[in-house]
Amino acid sequence: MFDIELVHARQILDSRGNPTIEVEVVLASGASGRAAVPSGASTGENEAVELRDGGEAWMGKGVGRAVSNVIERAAPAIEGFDAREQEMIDATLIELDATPNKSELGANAILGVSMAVAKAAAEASGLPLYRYLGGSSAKTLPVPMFNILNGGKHADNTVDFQEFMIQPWGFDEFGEALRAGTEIYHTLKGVLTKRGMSTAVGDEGGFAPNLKDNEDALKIIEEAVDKAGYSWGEQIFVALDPATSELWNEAQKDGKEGYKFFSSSQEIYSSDDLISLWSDWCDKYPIRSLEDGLGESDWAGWARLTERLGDRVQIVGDDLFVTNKAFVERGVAEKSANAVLVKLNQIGTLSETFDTVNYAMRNSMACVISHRSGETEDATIADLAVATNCGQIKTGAPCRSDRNAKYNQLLRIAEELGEAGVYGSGTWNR
Ligand code: 2PG
Ligand code: MG
Repeated sequence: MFDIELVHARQILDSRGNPTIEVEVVLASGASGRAAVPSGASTGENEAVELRDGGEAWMGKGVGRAVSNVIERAAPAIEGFDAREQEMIDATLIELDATPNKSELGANAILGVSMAVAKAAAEASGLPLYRYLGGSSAKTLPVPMFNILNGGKHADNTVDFQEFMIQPWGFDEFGEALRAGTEIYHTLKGVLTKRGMSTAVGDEGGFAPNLKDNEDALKIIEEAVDKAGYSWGEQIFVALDPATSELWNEAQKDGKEGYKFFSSSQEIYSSDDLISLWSDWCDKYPIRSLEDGLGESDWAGWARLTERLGDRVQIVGDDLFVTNKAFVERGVAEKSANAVLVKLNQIGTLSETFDTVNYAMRNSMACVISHRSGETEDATIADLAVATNCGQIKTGAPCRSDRNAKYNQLLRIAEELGEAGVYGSGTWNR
């Protein structure tokens, strides 16, 4: 009944209009699973490899090779396997690939199969995905990080930092938190319009206005929160992802060491300049989470940042850890951060993602399940967030169907869990 009978793949389009891979797995019972793989823009250098075709068609971004790798190589290797044997199936794909970064088959090809297998097994078991993956204890509805103001590589504006997010910790239910985030999002649109600013949106649905400086983003968001009738620092907190590896790379292009801001007169910031900036902002604004506050190779700086702010702010490693347990182990040993951003496609299989999350949580690191800037209607991460009970999800503004697919799935799960559901019991819900 659970035997894998067919594995098929095709190229589809993601939210940015770039090709990505979708995989379908059909079991002997007729149950099936379909999964689509997301794609990042501000990618960490140690991420597993996203295989693309190059050449002229699709601006070089076609995934024809990844599709053939699924059909011609992965499918024959796992057909006949029991779909519930997720670890064995993932291990088989990893072995078939035989590279440290999944560059042979492509992490996009492997992840598509890994997710579709789980979905098919869940369906055949008659269980929703979060229950199948998380077992009987899966019940935590995550606190969202709503990315309502975008900059950096996700937008064409003057804001250096990639994501200014709000986190509605001060609510009892997911639905209420979603309502608050959405009302603030719409109110922010009004605030920007009133100031004569653009309300065009970036890749993750957040607004991308040209601001006078980076801090202005926080002031404008505070105004929107107030105007929407929510309390800043009690119900609504701030989460930042300045994605500073990108600023580091910009400085490197000029042959310099440090972080280059486009909008600032001070040309290059050192790690300690940035740490002071974050510390100053944390004194002035209710910032509860700071992701990639330093670049991915600045390990010494991360330890200083965590020492300085780690007792009051969630210090999240995204590019630093790339959802890879080996990097998280280093982070635990060096006290580099106190939280891990979790992106399935950075590592490439469901099993390895669970290994990383379990290791992180056992070592008192919070986990935030995350989307990528290029997304699809696939909502696996919503189920994954509930399955892991990690308590937080980052999946963009409450705008654009690729983002709302995840929020809508969480609404369905919340309804299904009813009284058994818990909202926001993550590490940082104090
Ligand atoms: C990030 C992500 C998602 P990207 O930096 O956290 O918001 O962006 O997918 O472009 O890496
Ligand atoms: Mg990030």
